[in-house]
Amino acid sequence: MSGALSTERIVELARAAGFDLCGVAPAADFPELAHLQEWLERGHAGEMRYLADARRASPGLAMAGARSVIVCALNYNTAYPASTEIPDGNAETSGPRGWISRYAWGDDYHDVLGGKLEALIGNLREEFTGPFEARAYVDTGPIVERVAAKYAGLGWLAKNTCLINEELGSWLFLGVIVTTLDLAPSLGPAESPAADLCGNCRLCIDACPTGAIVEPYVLDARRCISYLTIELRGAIPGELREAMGRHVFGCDICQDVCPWNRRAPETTLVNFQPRRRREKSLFSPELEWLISMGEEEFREIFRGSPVKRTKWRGLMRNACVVLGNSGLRTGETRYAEICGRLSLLANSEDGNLAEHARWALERLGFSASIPQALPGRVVPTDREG
Ligand code: B12
Ligand code: SF4
Ligand code: SF4
Repeated sequence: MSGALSTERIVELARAAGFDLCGVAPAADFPELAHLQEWLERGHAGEMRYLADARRASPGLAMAGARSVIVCALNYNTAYPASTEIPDGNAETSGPRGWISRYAWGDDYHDVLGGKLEALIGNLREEFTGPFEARAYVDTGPIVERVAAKYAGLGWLAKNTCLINEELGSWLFLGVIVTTLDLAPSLGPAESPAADLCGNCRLCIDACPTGAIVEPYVLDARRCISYLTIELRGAIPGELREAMGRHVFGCDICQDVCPWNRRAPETTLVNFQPRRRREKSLFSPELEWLISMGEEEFREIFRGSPVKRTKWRGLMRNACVVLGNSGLRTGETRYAEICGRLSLLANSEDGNLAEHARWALERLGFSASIPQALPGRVVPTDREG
């Protein structure tokens, strides 16, 4: 053990760096990781090939000489309603709205947590002067962070596959420091990780619109809206488009319905508050605004935001699907403008995007011949009024 640096002191330093929770796990073979291979073989990872990296089978493989994993968690639950609580749109004024997942309203958590973890490593180096290696990861390393978090005593792995903490719920980002320091684990030899408090509940499984939680504790990512809207690069499978509902980026449903999030504390961190631009907001954003965004505007709004991962074409593709699901009908507010915008995308040189736009136009009952695209111009249609 590293005598000069106690686990209690590390937790104190993590709190000083701004984290809500911190614990230490040994860099050991956690039993849950035995399921990983089967999960991959079932094809549940879809196109996320990096998940097959053999080093993910044990945190000890993430770094030569790794002995401990310091796991930190940061609450991102801002004081805004759940996706399951607010109506689908405000057709009276601004037309249909979409949903961006809570985790993506503000700054990119990789940067926010990454900065705090580096600060923590800096403090560890000040207090422990002996030689040691330490690497910070926020999704970026070959570590299954939730499993490490469980064995660091931060919570249980729930049926929706999220890590839930009894006091804080599941609106938590995780970050880890893998280190050669041989630290005392937060859970003593006689202690078990937090008990699984899901009990007989299956609200998340029943609420998932795409049936992605294929059995309790097992997620088929290929069906998860989060995967479809963020990770998948090509076409969104036709049979899942309708079930995507109004999700333009990520999905919160299996956490919004979870009883353990009912009393989840709210963060006041400015980093995670919904970004605004003029009178527009990323909280329940207007779809017409999103669909009208040029690539330059996209870059400006989503600089340093998790949304940039899906790129402009991904967001447009998703917005097309959601507009196709919006139920907007000829004569309703914004129908003509929105169909005009979709018509421009239907003429895009990007065949995939064009196909999604045509799908949406068809669902909206817009049968006029699709005019030639003119950048920046809203194409008039004959269907308004
Ligand atoms: C890939 C990935 C995704 C994928 C796949 C999700 C998944 N469940 O694996 C997609 C894109 C779908 C996704 C979605 C989301 N993600 Co994500 N994601 C990751 C990432 C990068 C890797 C996760 C991983 O390794 N998955 C592999 C599979 C095998 O892991 P698993 O599902 O936990 O599988 C275990 C169980 O299935 C179990 N198992 C298998 N069979 C069986 C059978 C039985 C009987 C039992 C008991 C168990 C069991 O064993 C498996 C291995 O341990 C992590 C960061 C990291 N490096 O860990 C973030 C991470 C998990 N994601 C995170 C978040 C916030 C999200 C979203 C909420 C984002 C959003 N709002 O859209 C959603 C939540 C969806 C959900 N219900 O999980 C957070 C989770 C925080 C938390 N409190 O849990 C993480 C930790 C990122 C971070 N650094 O904060 N994500
Ligand atoms: S994030 Fe949405 S689609 Fe994915 S498992 Fe949860 S409820 Fe289902
Ligand atoms: S909704 Fe119920 S089953 Fe799902 S994670 Fe929450 S407590 Fe567990």
